[in-house]
Amino acid sequence: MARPPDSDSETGIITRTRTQTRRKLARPPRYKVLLHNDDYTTREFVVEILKLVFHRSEPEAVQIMLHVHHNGVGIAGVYSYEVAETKVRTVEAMARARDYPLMLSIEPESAGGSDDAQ
Ligand code: TYC
Repeated sequence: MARPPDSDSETGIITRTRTQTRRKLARPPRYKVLLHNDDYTTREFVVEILKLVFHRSEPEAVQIMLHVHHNGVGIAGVYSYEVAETKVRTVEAMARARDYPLMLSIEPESAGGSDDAQ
C-alpha cells in the first residue's frame, strides 16, 4: 500500500480540497449588481451613478455604461448581498427622482449564463 488508507486515492472519495479544509469559514457569498439598458435613462446619469455609488473611475464608468447600452446588461459591481441591495435601492431612488426607468438586478456571482454581463 503506497498511501495511508484514508487518502482519496485509496477510498476514491474526496469532498474538500486542502485549501478548503484549512479555511475556518466558507467564503461569504458575493452578488453581482447588474445594470439593464433602457431607451430613456441618459448616458450621463448612468456614468454618474457608476462613479458615485459604485466608485468607478470616469473611464471605467463610461466603459460599463457603453457595454450595457450595446449588450443590454452589464456588471456595475460585486458585493455582499446587503451591500448589493443597498446600492440597488440607492440608485433606484436617484433614478426615480429624475423619472428615469433605469433597472438593476442582483444575481449570485457564480451564476452562469452568456458573457452578456461582461
Ligand atoms: N440606452 C441609454 C441611452 O441611449 C443609455 C443607457 C445606458 C441607459 C445604460 C441605461 O443601464 C443603462 N440614453
